[in-house]
Amino acid sequence: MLRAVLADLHVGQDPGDLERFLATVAAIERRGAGEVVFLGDLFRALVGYSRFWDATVRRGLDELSALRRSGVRVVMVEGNRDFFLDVADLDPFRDTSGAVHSFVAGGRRFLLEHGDLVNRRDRSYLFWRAVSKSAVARVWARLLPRRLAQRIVLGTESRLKATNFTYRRRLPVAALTAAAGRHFAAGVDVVLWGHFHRAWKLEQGRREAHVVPGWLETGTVVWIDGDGTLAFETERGQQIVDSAPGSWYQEEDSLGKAR
Ligand SMILES: [Mn+2]
Repeated sequence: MLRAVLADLHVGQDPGDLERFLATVAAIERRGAGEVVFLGDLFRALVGYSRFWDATVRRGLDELSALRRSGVRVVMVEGNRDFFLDVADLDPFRDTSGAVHSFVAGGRRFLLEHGDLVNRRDRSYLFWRAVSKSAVARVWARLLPRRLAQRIVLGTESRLKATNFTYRRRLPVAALTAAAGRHFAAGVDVVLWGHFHRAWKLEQGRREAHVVPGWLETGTVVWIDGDGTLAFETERGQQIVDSAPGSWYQEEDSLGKAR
């Protein structure tokens, strides 16, 4: 089965990004993917309860249900902008959701997670995450008056900017290397993260770990073939996976915005 993996789309954040997203989804369907994995932060913010969804989220989700009707599995890996993705309101739009997605392709074991827990030293973020994704927050999301609840969701934007500052300066290479080592030791062959928006790669023999560049900035889609091979493609159709370490896309930091 051919799989497509996309990370950090943040749809609804930039003007025109919904149309761009619809075009990407159409291209994935044309290509014959059997499964598409959103590696976290699909929208500017996504709360599982439908009372939080604005027109952009509804339009984007509709496209996912259409994709499912055409036979493509939709997997949502939870990012830091995603909350309560297991709620039944989302059932028409995804086949499964969770903190981790794993599968075997061509005899290689794949593990996909968003990556916001990789940097264990980002204490202020870890605290915010624990609070915002707690059982209590889930009750609030269900019961609070709609307008107040939406204000809180939009408030996550500024809070994320305040808490997610430590990794925005540079990639936490030591933490990424250590996390990859833990997964490799547990028998994982290929690790994919999002969250950091910038490409990064580690190879150990036949094992490899990657940070998938943000779709938001690069339009990157990772294609995973049934034989376990990976191809990273940007929106313009360039292959970037074989670029040398330290190439422009790792060094350049034109991102600027909150991730
Ligand atoms: Mn993220």
